[in-house]
Amino acid sequence: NMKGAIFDLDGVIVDTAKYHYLAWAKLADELGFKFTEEHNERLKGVSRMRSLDILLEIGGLEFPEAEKVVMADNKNRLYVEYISRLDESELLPGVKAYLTGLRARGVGIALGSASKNAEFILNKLNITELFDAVVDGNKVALAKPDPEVFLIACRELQLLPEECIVFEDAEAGVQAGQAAGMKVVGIGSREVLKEADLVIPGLHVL
Ligand code: B16
Ligand code: MG
Repeated sequence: NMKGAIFDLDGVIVDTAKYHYLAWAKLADELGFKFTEEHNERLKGVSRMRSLDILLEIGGLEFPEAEKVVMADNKNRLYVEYISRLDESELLPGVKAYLTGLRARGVGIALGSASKNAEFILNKLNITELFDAVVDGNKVALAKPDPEVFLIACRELQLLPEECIVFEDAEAGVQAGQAAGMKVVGIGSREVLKEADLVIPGLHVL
């Protein structure tokens, strides 16, 4: 008897990872190394600055903080250009139907994402109204696997952790949900989401 459902954004609601990838790959290209889609897997669910650190580590490069901030800003500007063309057609299968069904049953719905572009993306996808609370990278200090993002979301829904279920596609997100005291549905494959309470390929199967 779930009273609240908390959804990650990238990989659960929409595949923004492909746009993050294009923008990061361009930065790597400018820096003189190849950043592959396989490398990109390591950035899923990870904050922007931490993603940059991983990318630079892959390239074997180091830069002072001030230069890293400029690089991250440039990457984000390009990323925002890509996602400004998002629309409802890019919602992952079953998202709209599942969220609408939950709302009809009176289940509270929250977003729990690391992205600072989350509100912009929800607006583009035309699903902002389906959420009772939106907790994103602008509202949290501690990145997943820290449970902060999901604890704030559950507080905003005025529920207890054990009344909420988290939907996550990244391992760090699964850990964050469980650390918050919530059951976690993994979206993806069991090989990656080893610790999830249940693993499904997408919300369309629910
Ligand atoms: P931004 P999620 C995460 O979204 C992405 O998976 C991750 O690749 C990205 O670096 C992070 O958001 C920050 O995004 O640069 O837009 O602030 O899966 O937590 O919804
Ligand atoms: Mg994700």
